[in-house]
Amino acid sequence: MGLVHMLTPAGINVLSSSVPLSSAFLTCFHMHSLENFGVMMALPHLSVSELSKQDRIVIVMGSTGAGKSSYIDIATNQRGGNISHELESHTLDIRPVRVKHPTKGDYVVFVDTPGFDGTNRTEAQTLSLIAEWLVKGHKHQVKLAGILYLHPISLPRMGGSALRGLAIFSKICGIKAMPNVVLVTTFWTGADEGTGERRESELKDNFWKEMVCNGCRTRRFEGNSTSAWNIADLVLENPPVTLKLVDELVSNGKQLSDTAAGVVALKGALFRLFGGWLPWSLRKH
Ligand SMILES: Nc1nc2c(ncn2[C@@H]2O[C@H](COP(=O)(O)OP(=O)(O)OP(=O)(O)O)[C@@H](O)[C@H]2O)c(=O)[nH]1
Ligand SMILES: [Mg+2]
Repeated sequence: MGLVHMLTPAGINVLSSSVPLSSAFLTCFHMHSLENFGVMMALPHLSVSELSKQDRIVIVMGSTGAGKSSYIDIATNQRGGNISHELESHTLDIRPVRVKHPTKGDYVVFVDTPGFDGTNRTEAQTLSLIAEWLVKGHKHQVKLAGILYLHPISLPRMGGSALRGLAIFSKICGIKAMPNVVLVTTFWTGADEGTGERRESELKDNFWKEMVCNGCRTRRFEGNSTSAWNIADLVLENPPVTLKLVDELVSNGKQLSDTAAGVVALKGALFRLFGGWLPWSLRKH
């Protein structure tokens, strides 16, 4: 009756806490039948306490609708169960799912996150949610392999929310973690190649320049499993990393509002409140 772990042929680890063995077997049988028709059940979202020291964690961040859940669903063969086609933000909480690495066989946990520019949450609220999860994970000694930051190449402008999201993200990571970061462009399917390439160059030469100079990589997500794993492997090959935000909160005992990421999120909130009247001293840094 206790915790039941099952491994499907696709290497998906299914955890069920209260399923009697017989029904777990039936579920497994049912899953195999569905898999034969090319349908994979949605994976359970794990709590921090369900993560183990063997898991290597890949966090997926980016603005709302950037394709974070799509990337994870493709990497984990979930067939779109976590994706939304609505205009409203979809992923509202932190959602870790565990899979077996397709070639190396060890366990990888992809962590889906809400975008900072979500429909119904402020940047500060989203940052607080992510910070809480990161600190819990750090205390539970999980190994963070790295973070992927998704950016839709279809976006024609780097507007205020896109810029702030990127700034908060870079402050969460800090310079030391940059080798464990990949900036990933999405929405290449159906995109005009020339326009996409121009935007990609502009991102690298301007908005992403500092992060790239500090060692982060950039890749295109081509919308298939091989591409998803090639990107994840870039960070999985590196030693695990501790993020600047976690250092600030745990080692330096800072309040979230005093951390580098917290300052950017608060500045965004003040800017929206006071608009162009934000005092000059606050605009400068
Ligand atoms: N054309 C195209 N559509 C995509 C791509 N990635 C995602 N989409 C579509 O964009 C929409 C949003 O995708 P999601 O994966 O739910 O985006 P998300 O980043 O998880 O969004 P939130 O959960 O709201 O933060 C869905 O309709 C997807 O089918 C892509 O690479 N190309
Ligand atoms: Mg999502």
